[in-house]
Amino acid sequence: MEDEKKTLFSGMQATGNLTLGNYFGALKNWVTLSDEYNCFYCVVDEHSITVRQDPAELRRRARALLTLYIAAGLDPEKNCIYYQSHVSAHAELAWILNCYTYMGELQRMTQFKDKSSKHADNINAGLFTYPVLMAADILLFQADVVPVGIDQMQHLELTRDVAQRFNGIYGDVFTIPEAYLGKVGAKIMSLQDPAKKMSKSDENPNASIYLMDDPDTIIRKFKRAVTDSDSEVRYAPEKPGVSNLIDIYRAATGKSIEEVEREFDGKGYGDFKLAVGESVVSVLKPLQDRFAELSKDKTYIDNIIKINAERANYVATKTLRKVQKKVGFPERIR
Ligand code: ATP
Ligand code: LTN
Repeated sequence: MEDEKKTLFSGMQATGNLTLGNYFGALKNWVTLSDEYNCFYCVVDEHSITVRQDPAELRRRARALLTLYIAAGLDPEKNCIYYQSHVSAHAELAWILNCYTYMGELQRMTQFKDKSSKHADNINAGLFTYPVLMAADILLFQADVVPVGIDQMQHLELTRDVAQRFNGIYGDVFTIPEAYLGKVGAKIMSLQDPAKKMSKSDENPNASIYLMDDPDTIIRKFKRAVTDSDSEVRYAPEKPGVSNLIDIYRAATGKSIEEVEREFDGKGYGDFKLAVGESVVSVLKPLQDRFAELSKDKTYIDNIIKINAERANYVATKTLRKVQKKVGFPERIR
């Protein structure tokens, strides 16, 4: 029964081109978990404008991202796939939660520190309160579980703290969410600098595999990936480049570390890198084909956008009304 399932919420920003990190760290787990939970998958376009966007480009990317969720294997009839900006309760709850979040908490967020140093000319208040909007996203749907990559753990902790604070004052209003981290791929590193996470905002295109890269580009980027001066395919802290490639290979094939080490015992990095590249191509090719096919069907996608926005609005408004009542806003007269 749908109603007996626990609830899952997650989202991605419609900024930049999605990378293999986004896929293995988030999207792939979303698909794995989608049967087990009652799921809401949001395109968080309101989060995107915390950095300056070109309007036409943002609209195009948001639609592409929503289509990609479906292409990756999320059934839009079973999972609620929608745009954040179509559900006004997100912004309304975020305002209320702003009043229950401390400046000191937000000042500690590493994503804020990173992004404000990258966009020093536009350190806006939205960038600062970004995690509060994220908390509102999750809490509106009373989510039990939130699958994200490791970089989002700090935001999830803040969400839990704010929810507990609110519940402490007003009673059990919000479900306290748990993060879900996949076993493999929760932090895919840059191919050019294994000390940094693979990021869609990296200025070096060779550092990331984009989900829409063609097979030749993928193979070429893996060939150029930074490794080390010996030639042993071994998972170890002193071999971060090779370990990252092993992680990618494991995530793409389901093999264990031991199996991978055995498979490439006595072989050089050349063979290994080629195999990693090919395994990634075989994961991404079907996704790309399905994306191209879905993108042609405007009516189908439009219909999903419309129906799911209504579903999301219904659920979100229920929580919002409860919260508004708790904090003391006047009742609506019907
Ligand atoms: P940016 O690098 O531009 O800040 P991003 O690549 O982190 O963006 P988001 O939209 O912020 O993209 O993240 C979407 C999801 O992908 C989040 O759950 C995040 O934790 C996950 N994710 C992002 N990068 C990685 C990575 N390198 N490894 C694993 N998961 C990742
Ligand atoms: N902050 C996240 C995106 C995001 C999100 C969410 C993830 C916004 N709202 C709610 C999970 C749940 C990011 O930058 N990856």
